[in-house]
Amino acid sequence: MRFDVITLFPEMVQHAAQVGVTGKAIDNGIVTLNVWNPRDYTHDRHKTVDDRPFGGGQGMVMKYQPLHDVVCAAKQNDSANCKVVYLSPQGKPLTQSLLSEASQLSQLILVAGRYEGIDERFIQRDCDEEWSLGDYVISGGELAALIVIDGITRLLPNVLGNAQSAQEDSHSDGLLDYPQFTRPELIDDMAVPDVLLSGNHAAIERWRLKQALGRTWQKRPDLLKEKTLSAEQERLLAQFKVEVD
Ligand code: 9WO
Repeated sequence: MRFDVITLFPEMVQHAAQVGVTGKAIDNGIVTLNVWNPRDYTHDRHKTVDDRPFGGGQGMVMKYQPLHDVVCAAKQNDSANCKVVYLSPQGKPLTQSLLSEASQLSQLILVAGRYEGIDERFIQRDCDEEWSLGDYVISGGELAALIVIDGITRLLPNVLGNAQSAQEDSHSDGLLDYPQFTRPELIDDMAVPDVLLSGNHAAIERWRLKQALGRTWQKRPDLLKEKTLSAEQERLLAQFKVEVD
């Protein structure tokens, strides 16, 4: 899969993507990352990428022309299966299923804005979608683009060591993760639950599912409303509720 990021801070994206899972996927050639600076697509002496907003108000807005030209350049080696996405708080909320769909693309062009935003006509004409990480504002789209790249890359075949890990993660089944423990068995008065030391794999799996259901019920009841539970899951959740009482 190919990622292209359009940003006034290409080194920020390039550098951060070298770390960890995304870095390894780039080294292994599973993913290619190109960064593009709209400043390289300006034609004036000062390499102007922003201008004052029509209607007045604080700050600056990114100009249409450099963004349009840089997106055209990123698309040039064009793959049919490509999307252009602008990252902003006005976008569609990002979910695991949106990431999973996007992992089927051959190219994803991510546009990271800065300042107070970008000319609306670029969003209308050049972007296919607008995605949001959540209802908060950060100083630019770069960190959002990196999150999208990370979230998609770990879903690609041969990226995670254990082929199952990405599928077993929190949210892949619409539930929060069960609690994890490692050595030592006892920290002050805090013991690891007995069942995890029992070696009874069926019992461990039931306990983990019960914890995942229970924690989702406690912390994110909105997620449970999206799901239909099996009879077994209903039974485990009922058991969890009795145990917390
Ligand atoms: C800045 C600002 C300053 C004064 C008055 C209004 C203002 N709006 C903004 C603003 O929203 N700036 C954005 C910064 C412009 C586009 C890129 N930026 C951005 C993207 N901030 N937060 C995101 C983002 C992206 C994805 N998911 C969550 C947040």
